[in-house]
Amino acid sequence: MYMTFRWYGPNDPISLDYISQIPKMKGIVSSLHDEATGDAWSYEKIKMYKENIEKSGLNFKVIESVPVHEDIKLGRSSRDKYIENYITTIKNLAKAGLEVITYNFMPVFDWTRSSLDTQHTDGSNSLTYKHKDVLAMDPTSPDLTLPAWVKYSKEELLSLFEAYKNVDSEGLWKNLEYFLKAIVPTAHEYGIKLAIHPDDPPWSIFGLPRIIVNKASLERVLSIVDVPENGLCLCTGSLGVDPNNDCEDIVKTFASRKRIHFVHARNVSIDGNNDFSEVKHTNDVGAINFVKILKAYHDVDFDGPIRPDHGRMIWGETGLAGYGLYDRALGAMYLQGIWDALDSK
Ligand code: DNO
Repeated sequence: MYMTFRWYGPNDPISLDYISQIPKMKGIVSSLHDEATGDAWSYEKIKMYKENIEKSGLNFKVIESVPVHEDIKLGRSSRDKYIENYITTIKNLAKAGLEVITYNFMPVFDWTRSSLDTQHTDGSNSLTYKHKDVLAMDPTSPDLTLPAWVKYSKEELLSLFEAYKNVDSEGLWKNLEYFLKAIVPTAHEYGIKLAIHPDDPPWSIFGLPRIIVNKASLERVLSIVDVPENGLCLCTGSLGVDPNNDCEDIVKTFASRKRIHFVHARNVSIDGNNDFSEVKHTNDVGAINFVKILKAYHDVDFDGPIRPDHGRMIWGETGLAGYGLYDRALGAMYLQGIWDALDSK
């Protein structure tokens, strides 16, 4: 395994230098954040971005994410144009030396929380999810704004909600199947690994379908096109909030088959009634035991990228919710320490 850190580009308040000072940090995970969803990324732009990152001494092999245009998820006739662009992007990323592309297939919203800064008694704060609060939210209401939702205007949101009335879970699966059958052959040919991120949280919200929610759905994604490049971004924090998901078993199953191309390491406490809170990475709290999870990776000689996922805000830090420096750096050290101990056995 090698350690990576997510960086949001030149506007990220955390500099590449700071990240490279974290012991044993090897790589950056990032994206061309100024590209409009659906556009093809040019080789020159990718190359420049990569060279700039690599000046810090860190490698840049993992893209998170190349977002999937809503027309693809909706199965609209315009999807073919966006799929063509996606294929061009895959080729250009491969040509520039990138190895892994992370993406998700969640309708409209990516990760969703009811609060981005729940205060804890020790003075830290973190992202939390209260199911009742989310049920009470109307994402199309002009009064509601949450940072993860800024992608669409209220008008666009209304029309997307209207369009998704015709797409149920099976419809979304069909559209994912169409997408993967179109893009995976290129990924296979160019040797670039696709890593689908599970839905976060792994259940339907706002009446929109969510399908990448458990072991069976991960199995189904892989079977759509059964080649090594069609793989997973295994996020324990997303899957682990559902007590029915046994993350250790999921890791054992897919890591041994070499289909996990990227690891997101986040710990969560399950608070009942579908509520959950994001917590420190250590195994004295939360539902995820990284000693056991990392052992499952170590047992099969996992050599791919891992990153500490969302951290709390500690020591008075402010910044991008979930993406501060301090707690993620502590997480990286904890994970690396476990790995080194496993290595030395
Ligand atoms: C949350 C992240 C996700 C992830 C996308 C992948 O912090 O794990 O936003 O990047 O779902 O496409």
